Amino acid sequence: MRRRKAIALTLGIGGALVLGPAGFYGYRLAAAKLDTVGEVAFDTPLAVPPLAEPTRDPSGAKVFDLELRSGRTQFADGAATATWGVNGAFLGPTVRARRGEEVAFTVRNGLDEATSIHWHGMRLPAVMDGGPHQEVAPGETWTPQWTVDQPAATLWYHPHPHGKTAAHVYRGLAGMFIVDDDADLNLPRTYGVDDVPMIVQDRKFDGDNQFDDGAPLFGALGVIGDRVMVNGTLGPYFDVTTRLVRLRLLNGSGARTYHFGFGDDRPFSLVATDGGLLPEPWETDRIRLTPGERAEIVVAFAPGETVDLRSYPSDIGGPAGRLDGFADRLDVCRFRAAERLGEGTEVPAAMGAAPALDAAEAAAERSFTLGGDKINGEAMAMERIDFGVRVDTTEVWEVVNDNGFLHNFHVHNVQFQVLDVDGAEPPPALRGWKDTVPLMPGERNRLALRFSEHTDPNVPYMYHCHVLKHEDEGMMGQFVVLGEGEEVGEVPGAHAHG
Ligand SMILES: [Cu+2]
Repeated sequence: MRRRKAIALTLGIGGALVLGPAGFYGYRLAAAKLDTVGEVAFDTPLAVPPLAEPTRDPSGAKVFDLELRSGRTQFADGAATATWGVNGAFLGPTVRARRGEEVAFTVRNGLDEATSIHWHGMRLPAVMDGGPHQEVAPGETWTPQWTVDQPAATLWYHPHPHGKTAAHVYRGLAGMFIVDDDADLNLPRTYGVDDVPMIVQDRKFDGDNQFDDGAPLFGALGVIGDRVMVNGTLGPYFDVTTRLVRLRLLNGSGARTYHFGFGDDRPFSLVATDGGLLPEPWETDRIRLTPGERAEIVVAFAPGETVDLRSYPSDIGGPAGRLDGFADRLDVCRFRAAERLGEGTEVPAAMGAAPALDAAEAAAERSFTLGGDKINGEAMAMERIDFGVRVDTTEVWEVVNDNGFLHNFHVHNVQFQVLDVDGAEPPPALRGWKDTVPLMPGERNRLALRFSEHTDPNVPYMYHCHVLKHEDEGMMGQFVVLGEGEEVGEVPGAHAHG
């Protein structure tokens, strides 16, 4: 692989000498547009991650055992790929818990390097968050525990070690975390049948079938793969047995944005965003997800038909955006409907609660400018707490993309409300509860956030760009949630490292 890179580098330098730097850039630009529609065989059944099977401890908590492992995965003919996974060789089981339940985990690190497991989208104490302050050393076990207390939603878990998140997710550490609640809705809800998790990720393979983690020359976001997998399946098909199917779409890529739609442009209903169900369904034929975002859609199928889910080009980043995959058109998954389809579920007219935080009552306003691998000119530092928010107060955060590349903005321990996008009312897809908001080049968005529990003046939560290369390079900061009368403290062990 090193030799291939050396050859590519030599050719690259040779090309640059012949064409000149501008000509070579132009050549890269022209070569960067990918179209796989019609090229994907769709000959492998979609893998559905198994549901993690919890035990009950004496207190009644659901206990999930998660072991991080290295292994080998057969993605295609030829050599198996060296991968990482949770309780298996690649990706992990789906964790499922109900609002009000106590959950406990044994996270055993069976890898040969430290990592962490972060519960993306979850409201929970900072010491349980699984960020860079909760790294688990090789051979060690971490045992977080908390009470799930938030509406039904599609969340996920993934590593969050300082500076290495992109690599660890790319190798295969990720899984879905579904929160249920007591709302008695007749949405499709049979796991793996009409309620289907879809962890969408892209990969590049080298000549030996191994994951290639080389970023494109001149690309700004990190590795953009030319192969799309869903739940670790390349070229997947799914056999549809019901008229309505709910797809829980998760952009589990570190860099690539997906702009989902069907091959025949059929409409579907967006029913949930990151933090849970929308007040009412929104009918559309496209949904765009930047890295880390989720969407639940319900789509209707006719008996006997076949239709493909695709990712369509996004209008982002101007002509240079195609280096980061925004011009690509990709086959994602084929749906094959049976001759007879089950009925019985529906898309309810009324579903979740609309975000309704009162920005006029904001106790604090803050501004975050993302650019140059920094936020407000500062790179992430483990021992620096950037600010404290007061528990049970509403804050308004303005997030600004100060350069020409895609970013997004993820905040731990909260679902927030998007108040406006560049001064305008947010589009329907951003009107529900969100924990990750896209931040297009030059865009300025305002968010309303409220942290209502889990105070700790010393252990910080993260806010960061979820383009994982950017996060790793320092586009991240830390905040604490303060109880009444508390002041910002000190990160435990900060002096020992400082
Ligand atoms: Cu970014």
